[in-house]
Amino acid sequence: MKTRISELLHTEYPIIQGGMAWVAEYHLAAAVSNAGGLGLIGAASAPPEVVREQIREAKKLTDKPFGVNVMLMNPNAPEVAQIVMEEGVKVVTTGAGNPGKFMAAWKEAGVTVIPVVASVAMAKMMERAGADAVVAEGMESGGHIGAQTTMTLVPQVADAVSIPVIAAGGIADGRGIAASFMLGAEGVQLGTRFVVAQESIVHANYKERVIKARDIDSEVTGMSTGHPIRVLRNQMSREYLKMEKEGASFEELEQLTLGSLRKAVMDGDVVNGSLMAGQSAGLVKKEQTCKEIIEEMMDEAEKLLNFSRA
Ligand code: TUI
Repeated sequence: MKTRISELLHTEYPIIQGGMAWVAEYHLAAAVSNAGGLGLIGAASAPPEVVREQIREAKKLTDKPFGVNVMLMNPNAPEVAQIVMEEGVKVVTTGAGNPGKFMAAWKEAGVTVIPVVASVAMAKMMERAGADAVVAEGMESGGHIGAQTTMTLVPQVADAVSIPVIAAGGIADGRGIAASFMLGAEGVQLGTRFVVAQESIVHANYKERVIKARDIDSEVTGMSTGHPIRVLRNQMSREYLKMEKEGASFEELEQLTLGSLRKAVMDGDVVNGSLMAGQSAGLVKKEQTCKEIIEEMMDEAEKLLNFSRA
Protein backbone atom coordinates (compact mmCIF):
# COMPACT_ATOMS: atom_id res chain seq x y z
CA MET A 1 0.00 0.00 0.00
CA LYS A 2 1.73 3.16 -1.22
CA THR A 3 0.78 6.56 0.15
CA ARG A 4 2.60 9.87 0.60
CA ILE A 5 3.63 8.54 4.03
CA SER A 6 5.28 5.32 2.79
CA GLU A 7 7.01 7.43 0.09
CA LEU A 8 8.20 9.98 2.65
CA LEU A 9 9.44 7.32 5.08
CA HIS A 10 10.81 4.93 2.42
CA THR A 11 8.92 2.06 4.05
CA GLU A 12 6.91 -0.81 2.58
CA TYR A 13 3.84 0.07 4.67
CA PRO A 14 2.47 3.41 5.97
CA ILE A 15 2.70 2.17 9.57
CA ILE A 16 4.64 3.83 12.40
CA GLN A 17 5.26 2.35 15.84
CA GLY A 18 4.66 4.86 18.65
CA GLY A 19 7.70 6.30 20.46
CA MET A 20 6.64 4.93 23.84
CA ALA A 21 8.74 5.79 26.91
CA TRP A 22 10.75 2.75 28.15
CA VAL A 23 8.89 0.45 25.71
CA ALA A 24 10.15 1.79 22.37
CA GLU A 25 13.80 0.74 22.68
CA TYR A 26 16.01 -0.50 19.88
CA HIS A 27 14.88 -4.15 19.74
CA LEU A 28 11.27 -3.13 19.08
CA ALA A 29 12.19 -0.28 16.72
CA ALA A 30 14.45 -2.52 14.61
CA ALA A 31 11.83 -5.31 14.50
CA VAL A 32 9.11 -2.94 13.26
CA SER A 33 11.45 -1.47 10.62
CA ASN A 34 12.53 -4.95 9.50
CA ALA A 35 8.83 -5.87 9.16
CA GLY A 36 8.25 -3.00 6.72
CA GLY A 37 6.96 -0.29 9.07
CA LEU A 38 8.83 2.59 10.68
CA GLY A 39 10.21 1.67 14.09
CA LEU A 40 10.84 4.45 16.59
CA ILE A 41 13.15 4.74 19.56
CA GLY A 42 11.37 6.69 22.28
CA ALA A 43 13.92 9.07 23.83
CA ALA A 44 11.41 9.99 26.58
CA SER A 45 13.43 11.07 29.64
CA ALA A 46 16.49 8.93 28.91
CA PRO A 47 19.93 10.57 29.27
CA PRO A 48 21.11 11.82 25.85
CA GLU A 49 24.05 9.40 25.68
CA VAL A 50 21.69 6.48 26.26
CA VAL A 51 19.66 7.66 23.26
CA ARG A 52 22.85 7.73 21.16
CA GLU A 53 23.64 4.16 22.26
CA GLN A 54 20.09 3.05 21.40
CA ILE A 55 20.42 4.52 17.90
CA ARG A 56 23.74 2.73 17.35
CA GLU A 57 22.29 -0.60 18.54
CA ALA A 58 19.27 -0.23 16.24
CA LYS A 59 21.61 0.35 13.28
CA LYS A 60 23.26 -3.03 14.04
CA LEU A 61 19.88 -4.79 13.83
CA THR A 62 18.40 -3.15 10.74
CA ASP A 63 19.40 -1.56 7.44
CA LYS A 64 15.91 -0.10 7.10
CA PRO A 65 14.98 3.42 8.10
CA PHE A 66 13.93 4.01 11.69
CA GLY A 67 13.20 7.14 13.71
CA VAL A 68 13.49 8.72 17.14
CA ASN A 69 10.67 10.29 19.15
CA VAL A 70 11.79 13.39 21.04
CA MET A 71 9.64 13.98 24.12
CA LEU A 72 9.61 17.76 24.46
CA MET A 73 8.76 17.88 28.19
CA ASN A 74 12.19 16.34 28.81
CA PRO A 75 14.66 19.05 29.92
CA ASN A 76 17.33 17.20 27.87
CA ALA A 77 15.35 17.56 24.62
CA PRO A 78 17.87 20.07 23.09
CA GLU A 79 20.74 17.58 23.54
CA VAL A 80 18.64 14.72 22.15
CA ALA A 81 17.70 16.95 19.20
CA GLN A 82 21.42 17.41 18.48
CA ILE A 83 22.26 13.70 18.83
CA VAL A 84 19.66 12.59 16.27
CA MET A 85 21.37 14.84 13.71
CA GLU A 86 24.87 13.67 14.63
CA GLU A 87 23.80 10.03 14.31
CA GLY A 88 22.12 10.56 10.93
CA VAL A 89 18.64 9.54 12.06
CA LYS A 90 16.26 9.90 9.10
CA VAL A 91 12.97 10.61 10.86
CA VAL A 92 12.07 12.45 14.04
CA THR A 93 8.65 12.54 15.65
CA THR A 94 7.98 14.83 18.61
CA GLY A 95 5.47 14.63 21.43
CA ALA A 96 4.07 16.54 24.39
CA GLY A 97 4.94 20.03 23.16
CA ASN A 98 5.89 22.41 20.36
CA PRO A 99 9.09 21.44 18.47
CA GLY A 100 9.29 24.85 16.72
CA LYS A 101 12.71 25.79 18.04
CA PHE A 102 14.34 22.60 16.67
CA MET A 103 12.65 22.61 13.30
CA ALA A 104 15.12 24.75 11.29
CA ALA A 105 18.17 22.74 12.40
CA TRP A 106 16.49 19.40 11.70
CA LYS A 107 15.30 20.49 8.25
CA GLU A 108 18.79 21.85 7.48
CA ALA A 109 20.24 18.44 8.43
CA GLY A 110 17.79 16.65 6.11
CA VAL A 111 15.77 15.05 8.90
CA THR A 112 12.12 14.24 8.12
CA VAL A 113 10.13 15.92 10.92
CA ILE A 114 6.74 14.62 12.03
CA PRO A 115 5.28 16.35 15.10
CA VAL A 116 2.52 14.63 17.05
CA VAL A 117 -0.39 17.06 17.43
CA ALA A 118 -3.63 16.88 19.36
CA SER A 119 -5.41 19.87 17.76
CA VAL A 120 -6.06 21.50 14.38
CA ALA A 121 -4.33 24.74 15.47
CA MET A 122 -1.13 22.87 16.35
CA ALA A 123 -1.25 20.95 13.05
CA LYS A 124 -1.47 24.22 11.07
CA MET A 125 1.34 25.78 13.11
CA MET A 126 3.55 22.75 12.43
CA GLU A 127 2.84 22.84 8.71
CA ARG A 128 3.85 26.54 8.62
CA ALA A 129 7.02 25.69 10.58
CA GLY A 130 8.04 23.19 7.89
CA ALA A 131 6.85 19.81 9.18
CA ASP A 132 6.84 17.03 6.56
CA ALA A 133 3.73 15.36 8.02
CA VAL A 134 1.82 15.31 11.30
CA VAL A 135 0.56 12.56 13.55
CA ALA A 136 -2.99 13.49 14.63
CA GLU A 137 -3.33 11.70 17.95
CA GLY A 138 -6.72 11.19 19.59
CA MET A 139 -7.39 10.80 23.31
CA GLU A 140 -7.96 7.05 22.87
CA SER A 141 -4.16 6.78 22.97
CA GLY A 142 -2.11 5.63 25.91
CA GLY A 143 0.23 7.90 27.86
CA HIS A 144 0.13 11.70 27.56
CA ILE A 145 -2.98 12.71 25.59
CA GLY A 146 -4.92 15.66 24.22
CA ALA A 147 -8.68 16.09 24.46
CA GLN A 148 -10.04 15.31 20.97
CA THR A 149 -11.03 11.87 19.71
CA THR A 150 -9.34 10.28 16.70
CA MET A 151 -12.67 10.10 14.83
CA THR A 152 -13.15 13.88 14.98
CA LEU A 153 -9.52 15.08 15.01
CA VAL A 154 -8.17 13.22 11.97
CA PRO A 155 -10.65 14.53 9.35
CA GLN A 156 -10.40 18.08 10.69
CA VAL A 157 -6.60 18.00 10.56
CA ALA A 158 -6.72 16.42 7.08
CA ASP A 159 -8.95 19.31 5.93
CA ALA A 160 -6.73 21.94 7.54
CA VAL A 161 -3.28 20.98 6.19
CA SER A 162 -1.81 19.91 2.84
CA ILE A 163 0.97 17.77 4.29
CA PRO A 164 0.07 14.10 4.84
CA VAL A 165 -1.63 13.07 8.09
CA ILE A 166 -0.93 9.97 10.18
CA ALA A 167 -3.77 8.86 12.46
CA ALA A 168 -3.10 7.65 16.00
CA GLY A 169 -5.25 6.68 18.97
CA GLY A 170 -7.52 3.65 19.17
CA ILE A 171 -6.04 1.85 16.16
CA ALA A 172 -5.02 -1.77 16.75
CA ASP A 173 -6.13 -3.76 13.71
CA GLY A 174 -6.87 -3.60 9.98
CA ARG A 175 -10.31 -2.11 10.63
CA GLY A 176 -8.74 0.82 12.44
CA ILE A 177 -6.28 1.32 9.59
CA ALA A 178 -9.02 1.23 6.93
CA ALA A 179 -11.15 3.61 9.00
CA SER A 180 -8.20 6.01 9.36
CA PHE A 181 -7.80 6.10 5.59
CA MET A 182 -11.51 6.86 5.23
CA LEU A 183 -11.01 9.80 7.61
CA GLY A 184 -8.31 11.24 5.36
CA ALA A 185 -5.15 9.81 6.93
CA GLU A 186 -2.38 8.40 4.73
CA GLY A 187 -0.67 6.48 7.50
CA VAL A 188 -1.23 5.17 11.01
CA GLN A 189 0.74 5.10 14.24
CA LEU A 190 0.15 2.30 16.74
CA GLY A 191 1.52 1.93 20.25
CA THR A 192 -0.50 -0.44 22.39
CA ARG A 193 -0.52 -3.38 19.97
CA PHE A 194 3.29 -3.21 19.75
CA VAL A 195 3.60 -3.22 23.56
CA VAL A 196 2.78 -6.94 23.44
CA ALA A 197 4.94 -7.74 20.39
CA GLN A 198 7.29 -10.67 20.88
CA GLU A 199 10.26 -8.37 20.27
CA SER A 200 9.03 -5.89 22.89
CA ILE A 201 11.11 -6.03 26.12
CA VAL A 202 8.06 -5.15 28.23
CA HIS A 203 7.66 -7.44 31.28
CA ALA A 204 5.28 -10.40 30.79
CA ASN A 205 3.00 -9.15 33.62
CA TYR A 206 2.42 -5.84 31.77
CA LYS A 207 1.79 -7.63 28.47
CA GLU A 208 -0.72 -9.90 30.22
CA ARG A 209 -2.64 -6.87 31.60
CA VAL A 210 -2.86 -5.40 28.06
CA ILE A 211 -4.00 -8.72 26.55
CA LYS A 212 -6.64 -9.26 29.27
CA ALA A 213 -7.88 -5.65 29.22
CA ARG A 214 -11.53 -5.01 28.42
CA ASP A 215 -12.91 -1.94 26.64
CA ILE A 216 -13.46 -0.09 29.94
CA ASP A 217 -10.17 -0.92 31.67
CA SER A 218 -8.23 2.29 31.01
CA GLU A 219 -8.66 5.63 32.76
CA VAL A 220 -7.13 9.09 32.58
CA THR A 221 -5.09 10.44 35.49
CA GLY A 222 -3.74 13.98 35.80
CA MET A 223 -6.65 15.91 34.28
CA SER A 224 -6.26 18.49 37.08
CA THR A 225 -2.51 18.98 36.52
CA GLY A 226 -2.80 19.69 32.79
CA HIS A 227 -0.89 16.48 32.01
CA PRO A 228 -3.56 13.86 31.36
CA ILE A 229 -2.13 10.35 31.09
CA ARG A 230 -4.11 7.27 30.01
CA VAL A 231 -3.24 4.07 31.90
CA LEU A 232 -4.79 0.70 32.68
CA ARG A 233 -6.60 0.88 36.02
CA ASN A 234 -4.69 -0.52 39.00
CA GLN A 235 -3.81 0.35 42.59
CA MET A 236 -1.48 3.12 41.38
CA SER A 237 -4.10 4.82 39.19
CA ARG A 238 -6.75 4.52 41.93
CA GLU A 239 -4.39 6.07 44.48
CA TYR A 240 -3.46 8.85 42.04
CA LEU A 241 -7.09 9.71 41.28
CA LYS A 242 -7.98 9.66 45.01
CA MET A 243 -5.15 12.10 45.80
CA GLU A 244 -6.10 14.24 42.83
CA LYS A 245 -9.71 14.42 44.05
CA GLU A 246 -8.49 15.41 47.51
CA GLY A 247 -6.62 18.34 45.97
CA ALA A 248 -3.03 17.01 46.11
CA SER A 249 -0.42 19.35 44.64
CA PHE A 250 1.35 18.71 41.35
CA GLU A 251 4.56 17.98 43.33
CA GLU A 252 2.84 15.37 45.53
CA LEU A 253 1.38 13.66 42.47
CA GLU A 254 4.76 13.73 40.70
CA GLN A 255 6.32 12.11 43.76
CA LEU A 256 3.73 9.32 43.65
CA THR A 257 4.46 8.42 40.02
CA LEU A 258 8.23 8.90 40.06
CA GLY A 259 9.80 5.88 38.38
CA SER A 260 6.44 4.15 38.10
CA LEU A 261 6.57 3.51 34.35
CA ARG A 262 9.98 1.88 34.71
CA LYS A 263 8.57 -0.26 37.54
CA ALA A 264 5.79 -1.54 35.28
CA VAL A 265 7.84 -2.06 32.10
CA MET A 266 11.05 -3.46 33.57
CA ASP A 267 10.02 -5.05 36.90
CA GLY A 268 6.50 -6.14 35.92
CA ASP A 269 5.00 -4.32 38.92
CA VAL A 270 1.39 -4.15 37.73
CA VAL A 271 0.15 -3.02 41.17
CA ASN A 272 2.29 0.08 41.87
CA GLY A 273 3.56 0.70 38.34
CA SER A 274 2.04 2.96 35.65
CA LEU A 275 0.51 0.76 32.96
CA MET A 276 0.32 3.26 30.10
CA ALA A 277 -1.92 1.85 27.34
CA GLY A 278 -4.57 3.06 24.96
CA GLN A 279 -8.27 2.20 24.80
CA SER A 280 -7.34 -0.21 22.01
CA ALA A 281 -5.95 -2.58 24.68
CA GLY A 282 -9.41 -4.18 24.52
CA LEU A 283 -8.68 -5.11 20.90
CA VAL A 284 -5.26 -6.66 21.59
CA LYS A 285 -5.64 -10.41 22.01
CA LYS A 286 -2.23 -12.05 21.80
CA GLU A 287 1.52 -11.71 21.59
CA GLN A 288 2.80 -11.92 17.99
CA THR A 289 5.96 -10.92 16.16
CA CYS A 290 6.04 -7.44 14.62
CA LYS A 291 5.98 -9.07 11.19
CA GLU A 292 2.84 -11.06 12.06
CA ILE A 293 1.16 -7.98 13.51
CA ILE A 294 1.91 -5.79 10.50
CA GLU A 295 1.07 -8.38 7.83
CA GLU A 296 -2.18 -9.41 9.52
CA MET A 297 -3.30 -5.78 9.86
CA MET A 298 -2.33 -4.82 6.31
CA ASP A 299 -4.11 -7.86 4.81
CA GLU A 300 -7.27 -6.96 6.68
CA ALA A 301 -7.05 -3.24 5.83
CA GLU A 302 -6.45 -3.92 2.13
CA LYS A 303 -9.45 -6.26 1.93
CA LEU A 304 -11.70 -3.67 3.57
CA LEU A 305 -10.43 -0.81 1.42
CA ASN A 306 -10.79 -2.81 -1.82
CA PHE A 307 -14.34 -3.72 -0.79
CA SER A 308 -15.19 -0.07 -0.22
CA ARG A 309 -13.85 0.84 -3.67
CA ALA A 310 -15.82 -1.93 -5.45
O1 TUI B 1 3.80 12.37 23.90
C1 TUI B 1 2.86 11.62 23.81
N1 TUI B 1 2.63 10.65 24.73
C2 TUI B 1 3.40 10.41 25.83
S1 TUI B 1 4.83 11.18 26.22
C3 TUI B 1 5.01 10.27 27.58
S2 TUI B 1 6.38 10.46 28.62
C4 TUI B 1 5.72 10.84 30.07
N2 TUI B 1 5.96 10.01 31.06
C5 TUI B 1 5.48 10.27 32.27
C6 TUI B 1 4.74 11.38 32.51
C7 TUI B 1 4.47 12.24 31.48
C8 TUI B 1 4.95 11.97 30.23
C9 TUI B 1 3.99 9.39 27.68
N3 TUI B 1 3.12 9.48 26.70
N4 TUI B 1 1.99 11.69 22.79
C10 TUI B 1 2.11 12.72 21.82
C11 TUI B 1 1.26 13.87 22.18
N5 TUI B 1 1.63 15.09 22.07
N6 TUI B 1 0.02 13.79 22.68
C12 TUI B 1 -0.40 15.07 22.86
C13 TUI B 1 0.64 15.89 22.48
C14 TUI B 1 0.73 17.31 22.44
C15 TUI B 1 0.20 18.09 23.45
C16 TUI B 1 0.37 19.47 23.40
C17 TUI B 1 1.42 17.92 21.40
C18 TUI B 1 1.57 19.27 21.36
C19 TUI B 1 1.04 20.04 22.35
O2 TUI B 1 1.22 21.36 22.24
C20 TUI B 1 1.13 22.14 23.39
C21 TUI B 1 1.92 23.38 23.14
O3 TUI B 1 3.09 23.40 23.55
O4 TUI B 1 1.38 24.28 22.50
